Amino acid sequence: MIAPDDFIHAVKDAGLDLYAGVPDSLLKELCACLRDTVPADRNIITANEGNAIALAAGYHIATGKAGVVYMQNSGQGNAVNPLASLTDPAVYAIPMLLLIGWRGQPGVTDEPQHVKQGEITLDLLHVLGVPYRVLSADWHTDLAEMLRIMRAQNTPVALVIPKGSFQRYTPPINDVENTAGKHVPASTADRDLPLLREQALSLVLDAVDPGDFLVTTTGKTSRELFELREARGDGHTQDFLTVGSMGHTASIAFGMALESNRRVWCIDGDGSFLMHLGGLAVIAQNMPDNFRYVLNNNGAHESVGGQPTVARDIDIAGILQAMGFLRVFTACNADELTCVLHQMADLPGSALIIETRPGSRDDLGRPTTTPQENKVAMMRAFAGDEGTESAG
Ligand SMILES: Cc1ncc(C[n+]2csc(CCOP(=O)(O)OP(=O)(O)O)c2C)c(N)n1
Repeated sequence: MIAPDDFIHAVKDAGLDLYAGVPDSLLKELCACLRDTVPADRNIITANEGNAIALAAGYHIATGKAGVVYMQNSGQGNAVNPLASLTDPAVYAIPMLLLIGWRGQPGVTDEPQHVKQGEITLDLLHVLGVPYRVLSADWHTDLAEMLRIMRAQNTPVALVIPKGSFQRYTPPINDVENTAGKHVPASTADRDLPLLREQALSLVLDAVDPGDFLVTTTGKTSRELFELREARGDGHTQDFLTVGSMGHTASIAFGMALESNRRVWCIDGDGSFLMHLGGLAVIAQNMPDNFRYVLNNNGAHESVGGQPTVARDIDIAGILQAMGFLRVFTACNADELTCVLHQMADLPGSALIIETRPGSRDDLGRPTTTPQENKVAMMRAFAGDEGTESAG
């Protein structure tokens, strides 16, 4: 296993010192080390992976240097367009080093949403013409070889990183607060927030009508919803768990709401909200009366290691209002949340931001039903929905 700081030093010694990307659970030790060892303006956590490629392109144009872009392989999809039409040697020929966490690697058991992407990870790089190596025990050689090709061919190159490649990173003692940057997860302000995401979700379940549909975002939100439903003996027919396709939860809920008489509550996360923000503007301008938007803002990519987002630093309520949401509420504690949810039930065009503290249970499980079982059960619930009165 590789010590994250050794890797970062080796990359720095090779002349690369600007990082951009979206965090990944397989890269969380590297991300934690970057947080502590690289100044905040040298490690930009972008809204999506395509943005990171473009940022590294701009950096190269300004400096002549190559940037480092990190992502989970799920993010390859977001990166395809700028890799094919911006950085490719047939277009602007922009060198950069991609670090790609390999979820769903063939032969390694993983969740259903990672299986297909894991199978096609290397093929996708091949089709894109991005030279790559799978990071091995001889990682110094892998790195050196990729950087040689990057420089010789003026092209993006990739290191594909299998599960368990990096050792656990231990932050320096007494380094309670990261002084390198301003986006610090679990800051003093965060610690004062009474609710965790799972508690907020439980209160949402208390407040919504049993016939309402819920569409939950990628990561632990969907896992927690599944477990809460199990504990309550509710069944799962009202819930769509967006296990993959981060950032698209609101659009899935929108598509359902267009065709349903029941309320459809989108339960989003701040990282997901930021990833494809434009989608919400279109939703807000075409919003059916039964669509409700709930954003769990913990200021972090909590599901993959708690790396910060910019969501604590921006006026999300103002953004939602400017997009066209008619009423935007904020709730920070259980009483506020319950009160607002009851109001929202009868308020078309309403949205809610729940300010929560980052964190989750260590023993959190995963859905025991398959995505297709989830889909079929929900489609049956939709079919049974025909002819009911509008709730919106
Ligand atoms: C396109 C894509 N990029 C990255 C990931 C890895 N990933 C899964 S969940 C997650 C964090 C989501 O953050 P947020 O929406 O704020 O929810 P939280 O985990 O904080 O509840 C990330 C980065 C992914 N699944 N898909």
